[in-house]
Amino acid sequence: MALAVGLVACKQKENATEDMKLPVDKNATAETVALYNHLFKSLDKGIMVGHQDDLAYGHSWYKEDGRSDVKDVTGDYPAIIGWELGYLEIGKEINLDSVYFSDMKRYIKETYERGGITTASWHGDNIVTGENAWDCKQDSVVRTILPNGSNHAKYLTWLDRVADFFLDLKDKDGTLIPVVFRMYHEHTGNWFWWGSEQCTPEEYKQLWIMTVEYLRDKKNVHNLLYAYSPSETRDEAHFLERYPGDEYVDIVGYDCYVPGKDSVAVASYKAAMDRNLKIVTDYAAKSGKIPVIGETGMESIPDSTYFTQAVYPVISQYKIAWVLFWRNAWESDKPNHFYAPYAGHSSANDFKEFVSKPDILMNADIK
Ligand code: BMA
Repeated sequence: MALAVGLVACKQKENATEDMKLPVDKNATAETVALYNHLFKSLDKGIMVGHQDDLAYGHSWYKEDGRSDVKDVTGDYPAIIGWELGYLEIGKEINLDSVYFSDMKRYIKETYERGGITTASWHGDNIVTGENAWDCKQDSVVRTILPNGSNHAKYLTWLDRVADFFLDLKDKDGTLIPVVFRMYHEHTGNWFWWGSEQCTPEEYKQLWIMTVEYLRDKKNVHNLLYAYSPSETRDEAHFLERYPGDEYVDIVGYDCYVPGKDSVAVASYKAAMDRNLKIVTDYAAKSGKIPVIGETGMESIPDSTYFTQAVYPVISQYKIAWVLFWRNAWESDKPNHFYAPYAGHSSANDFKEFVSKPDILMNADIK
């Protein structure tokens, strides 16, 4: 509730000075507009820490009320919590990482009432084959989804389910909770059916625009900010090659991971982060968008100074709203798939030191 109250206060103040910016949805709810303006302001305060699936499970635990690996280590929840919608589109009750959508709604409500912010990604299935998002053998999936395509009507039923989910996110007073929707991400890579080798730039842009217009204008979903987050790119031209246009994007970011386990990989990560931060913050500044790091991390964090020596020195040079670390898998067959330390891990102290920096913000810092 703190965020809601804070945002309302912030909104009234900004209304008074007639300084409110509007997102791409001109009919966005007051809370969504307030979040949008709050994110711009937060750029001067620091960088919020995010973690994917933080409340649902962690390294070797699943569904323990109130628990979070980040909180176990630092004493506080992340300011940003990411959720994954994959399998929502096909009507399943549980997502592709075994989180019940009913639980996800509860966690999103808890986060909002705690003053935190929610973002959602969507690894939706391949509608042509019925396989998952990583099935990208065909290069015509997007074409079949676009208007007049053979799967267009069916895809709209998938978007209906996505819309229903967002429209069911309400606080205890019944007010819609704003969410940052980071859809069709990492599209400059070639590992999803919406990737760079699976559709043309024009088809990708049309898919994006169709989705925004359907959710916003047909389904009346007005509690979303839209985030564009390619995989790492070479330069601004590459970043913008598939960009759907400023009138369809509120937040610009990128995804970038350490491509290995040794110091050479960390050095190349630092260079890639620096390059992409420059691309994203420069573009955000000239287009009036909010820059973020959509996803990042070093799998299993073998470098016990990763957060303070690799992440912090690079990101602290830039004004970005947040940095989101990927999930800590609970699955017993993925013991090394985690991106935030858990209690007792060799990089736990380094993470604590990272989050205690004055310009690195946790949940308590943004209330
Ligand atoms: C990937 C991995 C997968 C997961 C997917 C969607 O990066 O973490 O195990 O299923 O994201 O969350």
